[in-house]
Amino acid sequence: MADLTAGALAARLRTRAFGRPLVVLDQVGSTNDRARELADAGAGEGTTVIARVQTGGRGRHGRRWVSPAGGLWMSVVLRPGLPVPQWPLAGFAAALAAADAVQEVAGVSAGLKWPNDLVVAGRKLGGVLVEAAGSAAVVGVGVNADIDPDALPADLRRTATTLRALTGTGVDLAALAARLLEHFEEYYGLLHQDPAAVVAAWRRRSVTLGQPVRTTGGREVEGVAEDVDGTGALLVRTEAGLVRVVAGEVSLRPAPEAGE
Ligand code: BT5
Repeated sequence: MADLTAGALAARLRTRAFGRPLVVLDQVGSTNDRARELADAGAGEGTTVIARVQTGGRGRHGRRWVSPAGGLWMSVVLRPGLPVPQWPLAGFAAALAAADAVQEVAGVSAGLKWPNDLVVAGRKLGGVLVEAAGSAAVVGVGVNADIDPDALPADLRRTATTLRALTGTGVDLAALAARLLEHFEEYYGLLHQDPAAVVAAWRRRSVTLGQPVRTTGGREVEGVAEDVDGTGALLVRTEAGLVRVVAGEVSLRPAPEAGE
């Protein structure tokens, strides 16, 4: 089992640009903030920041992301050659890469909840945070990997899960990080050639499509998640017709089943 050191990761990494250079920190507020500082200073595409612990990990809408030791907390600087409305698809690419890496390294099959959550049996295993940083984008990925579920705060123990809880064994964090970066680079390359192929791959992993959903945190929309469009927006079939929902605006909750 390799510890998460820059050396262990570099020895496993087969990428062109992602993870190059690689900054591995013991502790940081948020890897997204550190990656943003590097992007502002001109860091190239693929520059990656990993921390063993985050003291101020962030989710979307300023929510907290709990980030104890044993998780994979990573951010990648991107300079997308895509129209800005398509940048959310970089989050799809990251979530797909995380799902592939988790499958290969831990044998765990995770579904994707729109927009970018990794879920197993309804519990959250990981998440993705896409932020614009001027002309760059920073994509943060968090995976609850080698974490004892008791290390999570009580309020998350019902809603979250970890690879250690699911497999009963440890997780090779360096291998997980390397596989994730490799797949992320592949999906990100595909995104520039054929964005519809990335959306199609996301659909195949989706646990959201076909489900009753309700949005919170912005515009309230309730209906059935019918599809995602070419920018990653969710299309919800409501009583008033098809409504397009953008990830930056809302969160998704399961809608009460009819009759409840
Ligand atoms: C996300 O936000 O799912 C995006 C998480 C991104 C984290 C990565 S780690 C590396 C990089 N650096 C950062 O600072 N962030 C990124 P969202 O969909 O808003 O989900 C946040 C919600 O998930 C919280 O309100 C909690 O309910 C729950 N949560 C917090 N920590 C969790 C954890 N470790 N595991 C599962 N659920 C968690």
